[in-house]
Amino acid sequence: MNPQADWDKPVLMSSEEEGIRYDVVLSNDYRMTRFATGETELYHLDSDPHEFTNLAENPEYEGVIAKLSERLSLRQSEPDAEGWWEAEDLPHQTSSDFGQRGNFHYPQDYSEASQGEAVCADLNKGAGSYIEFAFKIDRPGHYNLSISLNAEGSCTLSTAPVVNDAKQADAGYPMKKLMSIEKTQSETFDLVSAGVVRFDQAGLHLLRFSSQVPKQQLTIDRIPLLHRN
Ligand SMILES: [Ca+2]
Repeated sequence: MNPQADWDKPVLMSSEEEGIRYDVVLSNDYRMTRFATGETELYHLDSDPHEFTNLAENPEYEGVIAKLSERLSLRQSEPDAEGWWEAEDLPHQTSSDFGQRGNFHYPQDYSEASQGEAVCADLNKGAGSYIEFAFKIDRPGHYNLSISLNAEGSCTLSTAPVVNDAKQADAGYPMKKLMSIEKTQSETFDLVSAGVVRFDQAGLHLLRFSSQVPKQQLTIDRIPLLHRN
């Protein structure tokens, strides 16, 4: 009799470290960690108990990752038929959790928001304090990008493909600047256009809003990202 037979089902643990949410899925053979930004780590427990070799980039393990991913609570959401993503459905994080540098975020109900909900980010340290969202694009190309948001102060919008690199969470990590967003005028949400943006590759990307003022609340309702045919 296999003593581990009743432990066949992978287990899920969720946690947060320095403001970054992550899931750990543990099966008999593997430990997989998925961060809210999309980074994945996969280790084979028997042959690599000290977890030196991250197998997540190895195409041979795509099947294992797909299987373990069924257990994740951090699901990658999909846009609606017209290419609109709800901010509250996208994985997101602030540059550091509350208590360390003062930046934090939370979902909030708004009757004026799409689906009645938006993501509030209280950014408290000026440039370098940010909230970012991870989204997946299916094909490279040119996209029309807009954001429905409320900004109390100016911020910078930038993007980068998600890479398996912890440094990507740093404020100094190189990203492509898309636009400056000024303080919005409306009491609720303004639709701000970043124009046409080119994404060179398919896959997960970050959209980062960095505050340019020492303190502001940024509220993001949804993000339309429409492929130009
Ligand atoms: Ca919304």
